[in-house]
Amino acid sequence: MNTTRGFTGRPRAARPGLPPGQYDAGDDWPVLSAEVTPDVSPADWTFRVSGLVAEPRTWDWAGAHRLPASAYSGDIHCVTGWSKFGVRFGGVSLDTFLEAARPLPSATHAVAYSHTGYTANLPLADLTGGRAWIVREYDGQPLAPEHGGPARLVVPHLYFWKSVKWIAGLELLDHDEPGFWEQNGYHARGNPWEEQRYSGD
Ligand SMILES: Nc1nc2c(c(=O)[nH]1)N[C@H]1C(S)=C(S)[C@@H](COP(=O)(O)O)O[C@H]1N2
Ligand SMILES: [Mo]
Repeated sequence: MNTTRGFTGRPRAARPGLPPGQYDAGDDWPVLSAEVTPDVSPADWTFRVSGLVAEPRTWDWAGAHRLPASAYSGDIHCVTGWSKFGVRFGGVSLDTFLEAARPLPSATHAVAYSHTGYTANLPLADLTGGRAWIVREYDGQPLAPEHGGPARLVVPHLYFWKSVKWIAGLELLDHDEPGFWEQNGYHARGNPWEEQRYSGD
């Protein structure tokens, strides 16, 4: 007889909404940074959209606050395995910034870059259609510096390494150009529902 306590012989039902291979981090929100948390004050913060756009634009903190506010409520998924359910981020939809800068028809990808130099590449299609935000609030409070405050990118339908903290800008390109983790073996797109963790997945 198998006396292993608690062993029922079948896998525990995964929580609905949990992508394959992920676990629910509960109330924890781990900090994952390749760099030391920089001291970027709102007064120093700028966000630029450049590259293959009709009108390169730079917004400062006040300028970004003049844009219509938009929120994300939902889940986030880190490639190291944790997922966090029901987070609330407040900021501005990336569509609003892109509509102002007007991507050229040749623009297919973007490199998102941080005030620290960290980068991540994304297909432009993953940054439009109400699926990406520049956020400055978490749970109604200013975003903490270790989580990318004063403002970060959030692209919740992709693994969270794409959500660049201390976001400084987007450069639009006509090709895919690997970012920091993508140059180190991670997947170009990073869709958690297809477990696109590493290049070749
Ligand atoms: N600038 C910058 N952005 C970053 C990272 C980083 O190291 N530097 N790490 C990425 C990774 S791997 C994850 S999982 C999330 C972590 O965000 P958090 O520390 O707020 O949980 O930020 C992403 N954005
Ligand atoms: Mo991550």
